[in-house]
Amino acid sequence: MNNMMLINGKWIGPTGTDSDSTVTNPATEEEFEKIPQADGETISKAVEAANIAFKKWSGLSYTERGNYLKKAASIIYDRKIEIGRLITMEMGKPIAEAIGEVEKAAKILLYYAEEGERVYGRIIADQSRSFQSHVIYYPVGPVAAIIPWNYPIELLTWKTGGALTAGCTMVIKPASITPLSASAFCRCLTDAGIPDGVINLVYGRGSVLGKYLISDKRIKKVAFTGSTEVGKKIIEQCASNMTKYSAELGGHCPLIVGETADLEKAASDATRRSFRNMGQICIAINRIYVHRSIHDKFTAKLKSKAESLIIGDSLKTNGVNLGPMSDKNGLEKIIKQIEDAVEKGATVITGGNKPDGANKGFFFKPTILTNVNHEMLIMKEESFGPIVGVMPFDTAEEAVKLANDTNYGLAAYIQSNDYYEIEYLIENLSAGNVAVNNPDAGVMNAPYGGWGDSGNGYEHGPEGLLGYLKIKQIRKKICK
Ligand code: TAP
Repeated sequence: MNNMMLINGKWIGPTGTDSDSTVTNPATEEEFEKIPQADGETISKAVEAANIAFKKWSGLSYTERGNYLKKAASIIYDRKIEIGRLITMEMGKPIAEAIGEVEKAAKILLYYAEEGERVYGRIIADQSRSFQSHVIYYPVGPVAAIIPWNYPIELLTWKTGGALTAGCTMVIKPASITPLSASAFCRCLTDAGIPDGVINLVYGRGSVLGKYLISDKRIKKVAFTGSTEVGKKIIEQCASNMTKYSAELGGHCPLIVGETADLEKAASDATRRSFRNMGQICIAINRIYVHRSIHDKFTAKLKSKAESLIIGDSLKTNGVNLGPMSDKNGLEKIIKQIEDAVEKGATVITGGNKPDGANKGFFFKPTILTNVNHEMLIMKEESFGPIVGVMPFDTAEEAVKLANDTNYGLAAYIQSNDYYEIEYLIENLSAGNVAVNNPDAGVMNAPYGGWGDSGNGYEHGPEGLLGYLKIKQIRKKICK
């Protein structure tokens, strides 16, 4: 029942033909579900459904739309274990974190259900007293939402919350690794009574069907989260129809640990943000720059914390901190980065291989490398895996130079208790999000977006809703 696409309120299961695709459990490498694959005609039907439903949905008030979202949030919350289990089976994160992700999804919908009522227009005074400009917001139209697999429900919900609240309808394309949790999520929305066609769900390889979806003139916005490489292709495709887009892309995030930092906390926070979800987080810490005077102490603490993390299949073992990586390609990429670094002189101080006895599954130990430099892939290419390089610095200026030596600009982290150093770093780090003395760069009610190759546009907060709206400015003569 969770392996179905949704088009205009109708659920479509696998066809039993060769075009069906399979879903694999990364902890066991077993294929456990078949899903159908959309072709160009199916995409067109989904877009048509969204286009027809747009008129009615956008005609509702924010409160009416918000009520649907509130009901859906309550259903999602009730089904958090079922959906969480699907996430774990599809992409491997520990079940407790998967359930936490679903709970957060419910909260995001509740947040946007309320935020809709705070979309205010503006009245702007003119140079002449006889005129005024009124600014009014309108929903952009049907949205194509293209989602990655690392936070399959949370990242889908950012788009769903913003788009549906704004009055847009949607065609959702989840990652091929995580179709089932997306289907279970959409079922919560349909069970909440969302009218037919308001959300549609299609499956299939993005590289094949993406072009049908993005180039369709009826699609008025493409909301994409994924790699920078694919994001740039999508932006190019949007240009031909001048389709609006938001692109939340890759990262290669630095942490700077200053001389005055609380080392215990800095090491705990770095462990969380380097290895959580097996490092498969756009805002994962990939590079750590530590003041030379504390480099060895900090590194020893980080090593001990990384080694205390329990790796395993959380559906079989309790207390697991890290599951497998989500796919084989990702695992191969980090092994290549480690080999490259070691060849160029790096030292693996912990990890660097699979846990003992893990013959099946894409498991890998959290890995820390020292003696690294910016010639190595690990210090310049997104890892999206549980590996981190640690490098000393002598001055804050040098730390900034190293941290900014990348085309990415998603998040940067600071651990310090020197007020002026913190202010200097905040001012000079080139990133859309900066976290000071904490490991969580994103928060629900504040805008979240990347600089440079990390993206264009915002999610979270009011900005995550405004991105689904367009402006009409009306210049009125108000007196003779
Ligand atoms: P991608 O390979 O870019 O895939 C993301 C989505 O795009 C998937 O649904 C994929 O479908 C689809 N896709 C692939 N090629 C496409 C094409 N030519 N046209 C249209 N759609 C296409 O990324 P991923 O491996 O799933 O996710 C990891 C990346 O996402 C990392 O770089 C990470 O940093 C980034 N990310 C960024 C953020 C934010 S908020 N900035 C958050 C999470 C992840 P298939 O699955 O069918 O290939």
